[in-house]
Amino acid sequence: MNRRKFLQSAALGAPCLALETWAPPTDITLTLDPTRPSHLIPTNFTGLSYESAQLANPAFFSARNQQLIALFRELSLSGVLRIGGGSSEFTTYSADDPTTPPPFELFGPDTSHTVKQGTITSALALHNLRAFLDATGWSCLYGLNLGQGTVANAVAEALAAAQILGPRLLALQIGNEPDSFRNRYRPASYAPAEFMAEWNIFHAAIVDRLRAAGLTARFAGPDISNKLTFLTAFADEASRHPDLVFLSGHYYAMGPAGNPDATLANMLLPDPKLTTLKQRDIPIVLDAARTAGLPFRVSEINSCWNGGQAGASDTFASALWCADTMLRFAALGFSGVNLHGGGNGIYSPIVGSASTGFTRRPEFFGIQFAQHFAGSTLLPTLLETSDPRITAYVFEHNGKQQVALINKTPTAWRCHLPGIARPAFELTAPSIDSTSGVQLRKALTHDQRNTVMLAPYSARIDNLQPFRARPGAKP
Ligand code: BDP
Repeated sequence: MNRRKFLQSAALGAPCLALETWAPPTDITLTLDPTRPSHLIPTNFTGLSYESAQLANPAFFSARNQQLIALFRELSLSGVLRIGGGSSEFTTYSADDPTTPPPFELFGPDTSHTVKQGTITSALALHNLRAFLDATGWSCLYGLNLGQGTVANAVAEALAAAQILGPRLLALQIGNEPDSFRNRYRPASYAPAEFMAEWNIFHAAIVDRLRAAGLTARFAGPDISNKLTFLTAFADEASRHPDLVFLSGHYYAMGPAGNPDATLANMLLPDPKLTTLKQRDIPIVLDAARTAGLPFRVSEINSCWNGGQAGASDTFASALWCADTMLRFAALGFSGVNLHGGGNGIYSPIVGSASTGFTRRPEFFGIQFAQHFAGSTLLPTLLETSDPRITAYVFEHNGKQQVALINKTPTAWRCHLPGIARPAFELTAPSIDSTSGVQLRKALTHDQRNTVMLAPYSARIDNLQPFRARPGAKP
């Protein structure tokens, strides 16, 4: 039995084994590792991602949607709203105000191009989006239709986005997952060189039109699904485009939904794509960022593509997965993540609508856990444990340290820390498969020790007072 399979069967035959498998806690030790680089986590690290088709209802992202504004602000006061996804290849821009009611109140996530008939993004939707962004303090990563749109329409939309969103426009992206255009919007032979040629035509036309209007815009890309040759080709050309501000790509831990491997237990295991050097995904991404001299942002991410796996993507497990994955990507030096969702999606961090009310899903609290460290410096650590489902991260902010411990196992661990810990927050739920009742709450205990207990299926944040050498002690 391989390690992944072993851990999987050890972790969960049924999801609620916490009590049945109770055993005395095992010791683990965390130390700081000054040999590896530290990373400053940008203040706009946290983001959400919504489908472009959602803009067909101009009332959704608007100043009137107070409940959604409040939920965005609970997540971050300076986050990034990415607009794009599969539906962005089915949208057309129109400067005219809509003359008919919106086709739907709510849209997303897009699982199988459910908007084949296409939707209209109006100037009104962009004006309302600007008011929404102003009210939340967020900026926007805005996707244009490359797959099925025209250069002229993309130019019109980019100009409107630049004019209307103004300083709230973080960057424009041209195309969603161009590496998946094959056999869809392009022939099976569609290769990175062809994509780059098209991207350059769209980009040049947009830049010219904006310049004529006395405007500039920043760009990001290539917003790929998973074919890294497209990322490398894009990075190789980056030096030609000083208006590029970051590279982007998507990440789904599992999928598609319905696949027998898309399970809660697998979601809690480290993803071989991220950890197996043989697959080289991460080194290729880091090489591309180095070549381009730009940061890399995970512009669309979630636990399981095709809308999310019920019983996994909508449970407390997704909160632990999300908190850990966000911090793992921060530790790699990535500049941000955008959790995809919207609508009533299974993996969506926020579901609902203005008419029915909005709900925070478990993943929402995982985002909050990781967001706690935006603006902090992540210090490299070493954690001595034989179980890769336990992770630890140490942060420094204004001279103060905090430690985040995440336990995706059904057992308790006794963790020895490189300092005295004062409990701050805990991420808990009734059980690992709970779809409600998840809390990120102030810690209930206040003891100060250098050893903390990490409860089964939980995460915690402690203030850390680093040990100082005693005066006169031998170096
Ligand atoms: C991605 C698309 C997004 C979908 C997601 C999914 O960009 O629009 O919602 O897959 O399948 O590839 O869940």
